[in-house]
Amino acid sequence: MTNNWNDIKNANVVLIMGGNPAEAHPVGFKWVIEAKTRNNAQVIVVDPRFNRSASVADLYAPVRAGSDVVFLMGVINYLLQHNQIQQPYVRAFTNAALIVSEGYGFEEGLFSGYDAETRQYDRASWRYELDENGHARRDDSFSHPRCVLNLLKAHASRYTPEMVTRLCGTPREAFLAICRQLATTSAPDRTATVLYALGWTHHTNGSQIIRTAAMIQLLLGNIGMPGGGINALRGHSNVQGYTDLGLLSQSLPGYLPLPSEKMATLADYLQKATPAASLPGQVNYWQNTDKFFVSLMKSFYGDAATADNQWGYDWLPKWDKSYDCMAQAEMMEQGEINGALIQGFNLLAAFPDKNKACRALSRLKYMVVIDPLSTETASFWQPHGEFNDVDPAQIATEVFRLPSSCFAEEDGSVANSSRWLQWHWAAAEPPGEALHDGKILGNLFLRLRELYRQEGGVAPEPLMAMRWDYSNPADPSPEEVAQESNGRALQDVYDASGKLLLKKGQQLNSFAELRNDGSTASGCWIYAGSWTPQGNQMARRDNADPSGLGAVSGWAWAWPANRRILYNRASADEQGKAWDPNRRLIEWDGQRWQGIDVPDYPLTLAPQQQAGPFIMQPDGLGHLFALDKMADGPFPEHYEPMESPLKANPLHPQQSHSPVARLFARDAAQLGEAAEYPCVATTYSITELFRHWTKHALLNAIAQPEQFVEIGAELAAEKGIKAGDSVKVSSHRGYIKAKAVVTRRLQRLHIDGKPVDTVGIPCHWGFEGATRKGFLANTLTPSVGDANSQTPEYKGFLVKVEKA
Ligand SMILES: Nc1nc2c(c(=O)[nH]1)N[C@H]1C(S)=C(S)[C@@H](COP(=O)(O)OP(=O)(O)OC[C@H]3O[C@@H](n4cnc5c(=O)[nH]c(N)nc54)[C@H](O)[C@@H]3O)O[C@H]1N2
Ligand SMILES: Nc1nc2c(c(=O)[nH]1)N[C@H]1C(S)=C(S)[C@@H](COP(=O)(O)OP(=O)(O)OC[C@H]3O[C@@H](n4cnc5c(=O)[nH]c(N)nc54)[C@H](O)[C@@H]3O)O[C@H]1N2
Ligand SMILES: [Mo]
Repeated sequence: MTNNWNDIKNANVVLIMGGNPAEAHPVGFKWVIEAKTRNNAQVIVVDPRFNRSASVADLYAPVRAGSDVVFLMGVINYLLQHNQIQQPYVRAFTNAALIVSEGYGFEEGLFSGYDAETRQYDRASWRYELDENGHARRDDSFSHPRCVLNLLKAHASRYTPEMVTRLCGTPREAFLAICRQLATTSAPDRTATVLYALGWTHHTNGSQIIRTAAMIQLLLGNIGMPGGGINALRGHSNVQGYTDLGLLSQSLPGYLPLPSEKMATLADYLQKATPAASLPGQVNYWQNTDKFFVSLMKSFYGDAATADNQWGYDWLPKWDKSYDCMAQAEMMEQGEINGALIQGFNLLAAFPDKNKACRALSRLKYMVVIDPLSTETASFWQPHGEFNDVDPAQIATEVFRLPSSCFAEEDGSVANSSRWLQWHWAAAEPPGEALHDGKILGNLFLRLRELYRQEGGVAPEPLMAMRWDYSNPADPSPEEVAQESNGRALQDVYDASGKLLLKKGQQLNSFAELRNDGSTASGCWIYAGSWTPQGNQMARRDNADPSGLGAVSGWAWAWPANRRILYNRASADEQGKAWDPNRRLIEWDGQRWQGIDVPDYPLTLAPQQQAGPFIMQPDGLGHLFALDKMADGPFPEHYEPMESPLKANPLHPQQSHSPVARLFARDAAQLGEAAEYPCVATTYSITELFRHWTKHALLNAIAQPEQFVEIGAELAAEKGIKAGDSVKVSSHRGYIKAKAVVTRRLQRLHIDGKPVDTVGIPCHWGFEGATRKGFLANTLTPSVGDANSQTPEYKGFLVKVEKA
């Protein structure tokens, strides 16, 4: 989230699209209701289903699963055609006026630089035209044909209201009504918030869907504003922490990139990872990358990391490719992975194409499952009739189960969607033989290191050099780990004037104190400030809100720097005055930036200096043109889901699907055709169950005892299916059987002249737990994914439905 849950109450318009917070975030959803009651906010839901959020919305419009870029680019086209953008904001704070290099182009569904052989873009032409100083050229009159705004106008012009209706199935009037509502927030004193989650991320163009929404917010001047922003409603209580701490295969903590194998030295890495300012006078905060990185290495390797050994650079793994979930399943299936350590993850239930996941696990030599519950993953080798049709005699994988505690049985911090780190306290001791995760990992680490000591082995250094100075090395405490994430001074640290800033051993106050000379350590630079010399900031529980704008700065702690709204410099105009006098977040008082939030800008940098508000970008600007940051294009483009009900994408029939989507050859062979599988299926969750684990709790199991699927009334009538009938839903990869819920909440849509039905498949049941045994919904889904995030296309694939 750029903003936070409480801030939703400040919105005038709430767009809920690709998420269903009334169902999946029922507690946070109260802020949507606050916006309605306090501000008379208009709540808009755009979803294939008339869902629980829609039931309290002012406007609802259906959309075909997988067509959201068309809808959102249609909104951009509307805003540009009607000149309903916040002009001064767009001119000063976005890259609308910058000139794009001549080499950039877009034709027949492909951007310049495409290589059909590698299925990748060479992104060299997706850049600005530079002047003699290496700075981007700009044209504030917007008359240059290749300024970003004009290129965007041309690109978006194909997304007419007619195209939206044709591809999304959204009625024209509903679409235009939504455009008009959003357009009202181009006024400086009105804002819209965007709430999204998996309905956007689970697509082969998911990252671009989210980008399109962010671009709308930039055009409307809604980023950085109270009641604005682009807000991901994160899933598991700590999935925000997961990305913050760099658990993705090409990341390090604090959104630093993991070096690739092409970066042989630390200097190579730092050169690639540290951007140069592309406009004069910019803050370009990533220029501090070396301080974050060296402090991270000191946190990993302690005294063993020195300037002479590049702070242990050689001990870090270097990536050759992404090891996302689809790549892992593929590699396991090919026999390229021997063992898997699976902690707090029900892979068999969660991965796309369950049968492939099962084949993949069957090729492992061993698997370690660390989980409080008995998961389908741990028992993937057991036959459960149709639900898990395997022959254990054919599976040699050795499975070790290590029972762990669950999050409610330990102290620690949880990072929520608002970027808040909230400390929590154990409610109970883990039962039986279950151990805290930290204790399991601590013991594993010590024993592995001992084995290396005794027997040697390949590349022992990363393990041997690891700093492990916890008071009980076999059981690092949550407090110690949290303090380590914040970081501390390893020597006395002085400021530029020679004044003592930190004494050796002292906790850091903020990431501004980090050094590149080995005198500081921090396990996650964005968490610096969470455990300061004043103590554990995450444990704070003061909910005072003096401004009434929800800036509860005494409640827990938000990264970065306890800032509640990111890019809040953009809430004030070029002179530093709030765009909206009723929503003053921070302002320039002639000397410094001040206000109710922690300024996202150097405190004494005067507005006259004209450094842009987006300080993490080398040009300081919000990017309508993404330069080379996205794998699939600097502007969003609609591509059909890999399984599409259409013969071809009418925008460019030669290039129907994303040319760079994550796709392995064997998975491509598993894709079905509309002739056999005419319905669009989408998967989602329900309030009564959480993913695949609360089905172990009896009360939840009673509330939703078995798999059901939602089917529109027209389709049901055609197939002779009545409510409560058993139905079989099949894709090219397999089938599930379920109870039918026949509903008018799922409408038949008319897409490119043909009727298309949507089948709704909640995914929570399986063959473990207290619910009735059932199929895993992912038996149906294709193993294909987004080119940027590699997130699977769980929402928008083809099935057929018949009476079982
Ligand atoms: N009770 C409960 N709460 C949960 C969870 C749970 O399992 N149970 N799961 C948690 C997790 S891990 C996550 S990530 C979040 C997920 O939170 P959400 O993303 O809100 O949950 P979903 O139900 O997956 O999907 C949201 C909506 O997207 C719609 N949708 C499907 N396809 C499309 C599409 O192509 N376009 C658009 N516009 N909409 C589409 C669905 O109909 C659904 O209404 O919820 C978290 N909260
Ligand atoms: N078709 C389809 N597939 C999907 C989705 C979808 O919408 N549609 N959603 C996707 C999304 S958003 C997500 S997040 C994934 C979810 O995939 P998973 O993360 O596999 O889902 P969960 O069932 O929540 O599994 C979490 C496991 O963690 C265990 N656990 C709980 N607390 C602790 C703890 O403290 N320590 C340890 N070690 N374990 C603990 C639980 O017992 C549970 O087994 O599924 C993805 N798959
Ligand atoms: Mo999730």
